[in-house]
Amino acid sequence: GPLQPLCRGAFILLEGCDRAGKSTQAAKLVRKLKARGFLVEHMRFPDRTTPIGNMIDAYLKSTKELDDHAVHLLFSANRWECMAKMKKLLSSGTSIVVERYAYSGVTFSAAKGLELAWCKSPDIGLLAPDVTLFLDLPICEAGKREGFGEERYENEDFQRNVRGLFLDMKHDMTVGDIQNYARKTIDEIHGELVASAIETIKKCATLPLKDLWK
Ligand code: ADP
Ligand code: 2DT
Repeated sequence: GPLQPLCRGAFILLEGCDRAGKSTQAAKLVRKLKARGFLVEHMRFPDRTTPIGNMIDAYLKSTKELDDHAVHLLFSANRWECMAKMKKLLSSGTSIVVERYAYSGVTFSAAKGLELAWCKSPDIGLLAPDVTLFLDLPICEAGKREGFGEERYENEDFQRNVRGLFLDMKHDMTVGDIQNYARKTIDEIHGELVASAIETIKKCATLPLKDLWK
């Protein structure tokens, strides 16, 4: 008979401000999907393990100063250097659950005052997520969670700016109904994310990979 089309994996992105619950939910989601028999890998940006990622890490820890434009391009380059690996995983049928991506890239740099269109341009043509699950949490609620660390950007005024820019970009993300996700309990949110992830994996199994912002 005819050959079965090869099923690709899905690119599932978790975005949101600091302490919205991305790491918690990504870990639980990956565990659950694996238990249900799906092939899945967990990734996060910035990927601090590469030479570019080492520079970003030093910048975030404030042991290194960099021009705002230069570090923006490093964050983008850090995604580009992962494209081959991500495409290989997806086309071999493994889904990826990714924490932060180009939306964090654009919002954090635009919150410093860089022009939005300029911020988007180096990320044009990256692999596009199949779904972006935006964990939204008012900054005053985030402030009640475990304290900010020592890293750059970890202050409430800056985060408030970033959240506003995320909300402005929502129309551009492939999201479902994300209202108040991050105000629910960890298990309630987990249940919704699992349902969205499985629906996405099924929906895009035979669809081609897409390019971001093209
Ligand atoms: P992020 O990766 O987005 O910065 P984390 O997953 O590290 O966020 O969560 C930040 C803190 O908030 C952690 O202490 C975590 O246990 C807690 N947390 C995560 N989700 C919820 C939730 N839905 N309700 C209450 N606390 C939460
Ligand atoms: P965490 O590792 O705690 O998520 O912090 N950032 C991230 C940018 O400014 N640009 C980007 O492109 C990305 C992916 C968000 C990483 C910090 O780096 C910011 C918080």
